[in-house]
Amino acid sequence: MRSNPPRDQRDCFVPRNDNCRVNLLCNSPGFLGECIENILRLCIILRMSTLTPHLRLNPADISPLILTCGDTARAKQISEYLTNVKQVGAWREYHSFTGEYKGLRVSAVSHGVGGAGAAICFEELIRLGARTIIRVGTCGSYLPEIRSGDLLIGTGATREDGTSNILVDVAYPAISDLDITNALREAAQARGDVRFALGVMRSDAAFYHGLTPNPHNYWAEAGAVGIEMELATLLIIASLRRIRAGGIFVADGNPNEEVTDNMSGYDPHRNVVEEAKGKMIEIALEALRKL
Ligand code: R1X
Repeated sequence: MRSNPPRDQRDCFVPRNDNCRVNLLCNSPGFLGECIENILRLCIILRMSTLTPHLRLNPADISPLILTCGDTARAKQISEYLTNVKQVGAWREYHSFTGEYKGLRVSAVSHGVGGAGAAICFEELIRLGARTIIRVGTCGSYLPEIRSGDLLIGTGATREDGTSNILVDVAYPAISDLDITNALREAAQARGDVRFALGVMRSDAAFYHGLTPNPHNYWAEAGAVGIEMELATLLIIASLRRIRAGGIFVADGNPNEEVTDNMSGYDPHRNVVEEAKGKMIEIALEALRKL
């Protein structure tokens, strides 16, 4: 008959965060320790079975009100504006925080660069109960009057994001929720210390274009106000899933002026851009309070 291996030789197949707790309890002596171990394992199995595969979150981990951004560091930055805040996930490019802003429960979740990865984030957030998602991103400006450190609010997006076309025909428009757009505009206006404009963003799948020229002038002439990579993906998923979404962006360059076709001259790390990110976060959080 095969006997149980000694306690310290057993494998504990548990999520990383729970490892220490389990090892501690696994080492409790006797029958009580055995019972605790089994109950704990059951809890972990039940918890694992409800976690989403990529964000690895439970519905209880997040608020229906979400600020989302590409950069994991910006998700952390948003969390610094929250009280009672907790990091609830950190897997791949998806770092998630939940806390309170002036009494309102809010989550900040990073989605990484590009539509395909971001789509996974948005889908899982919606499955977890997200009902309002505002992207707080960076972009290139197509407007001569919107310079680095100024803001753009996206009323919609062109659909070259490379992902939303897989989800629904490109004839379907990517449009921001009207209430979110108005709330962002009001919150930006109320500050009086930011220059901003509203309009259609261009969502482009490729940051570095290869042999194909990047048609910045074409889209600027068509009236697009700025270029980024994920807004269209968000707006299309939000429409298909019947939730509301919108976006606000700090301009970190102007592709028709400072930045060349191969993106040399692009420097998103200047102080003027960093300072504006804080203002954008405050505007987005105030917008959530208005909704
Ligand atoms: O949306 C764009 C992408 O996530 C904005 O910044 C990144 C590329 O540098």
